[in-house]
Amino acid sequence: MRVVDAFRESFGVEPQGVWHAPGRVNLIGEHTDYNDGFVLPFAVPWGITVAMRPREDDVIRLRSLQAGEPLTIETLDRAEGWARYVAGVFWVLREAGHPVRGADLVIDGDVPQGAGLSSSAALEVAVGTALNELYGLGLGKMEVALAAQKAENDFVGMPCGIMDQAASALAEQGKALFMDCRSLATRNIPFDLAQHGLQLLIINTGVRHELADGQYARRRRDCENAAKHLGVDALRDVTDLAGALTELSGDERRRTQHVVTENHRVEALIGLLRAGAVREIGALLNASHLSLRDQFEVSCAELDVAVESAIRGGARGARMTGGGFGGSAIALVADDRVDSVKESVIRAYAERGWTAPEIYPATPAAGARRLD
Ligand code: GAF
Repeated sequence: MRVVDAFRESFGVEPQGVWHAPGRVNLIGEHTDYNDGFVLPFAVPWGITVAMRPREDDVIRLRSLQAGEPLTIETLDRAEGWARYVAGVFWVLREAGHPVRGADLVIDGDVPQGAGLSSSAALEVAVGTALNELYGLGLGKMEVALAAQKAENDFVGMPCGIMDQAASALAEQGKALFMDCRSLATRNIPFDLAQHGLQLLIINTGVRHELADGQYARRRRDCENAAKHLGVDALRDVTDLAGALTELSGDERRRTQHVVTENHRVEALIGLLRAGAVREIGALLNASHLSLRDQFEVSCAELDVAVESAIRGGARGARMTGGGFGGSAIALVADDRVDSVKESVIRAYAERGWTAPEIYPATPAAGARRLD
């Protein structure tokens, strides 16, 4: 493994172990996690691999095969850029009183650039899983995911929900991960597309619009304000949508409409999966996209064109996936329509003078695990 070779070369000893944590795509349930709602992501076959060896002091020596010079972190607060995702996990575990000291580590990642497939969550979960084992912390997978989320919230400063870290930690091969983000109950649901003659294509727009983080925090605030207005703990608790909409206006009204209907779409999609009607889930994907575009307002021209041209090319359904403002769309496509969907999307991008998106199938991969 090249991460082991690089470790040996950098530190002159063998790593004590090698761990991998995957990125994710979200099938449905977007911007519902921080509203105590439902999500249905699955892990992708790409992620972060980390080779690690604990140290007897508190120093972290860090090398990434994708990013320039090796780094030495003596004070966690001083970590910068991507190294903050690593330092954040050490910080959370130490703050929680775990006996975590320093470590030498080498990181190797193969999550496609700009795809919005949660390489940051994969990095946090890979480091958390490694530290959990190396220091014998005895944490369960969900506890590792929660520590990773806390690192991102309180150390990196991105107010994300739990979906990405949970998917990376708990996913199983061939299955999607249904999660109730209030109770944190999870269920791995078989999601075998090949058996139904289907593929799930990722259409990587390669763009990430600025303001994405600021807009994310604003959406979260809109939802919290709407819940406050309605006198509920979270938008998850809205049962009478029509009644709620008469009480709200503007952004809060639109955000509520999205979150409440999106939770229902997750449940409906699970119902179809249980019935073995995978080919029928497309309409829910389409409805989710329209709601994210018009009510939650987190799409962008590149995502809309990807979704519309995929459907024109014969996709059974398509939607943006993840936080929005760039990243990837997903399209559910019958095997015999894959070429025409790809052609349609590539043509639509060319007509606008945009760089062709990368398009590749994703199958549900396993969650975080030790490789060596
Ligand atoms: C980002 C966040 F990190 C997730 O927690 C989730 O809110 C998602 O956007 C939107 O569904 O990936």
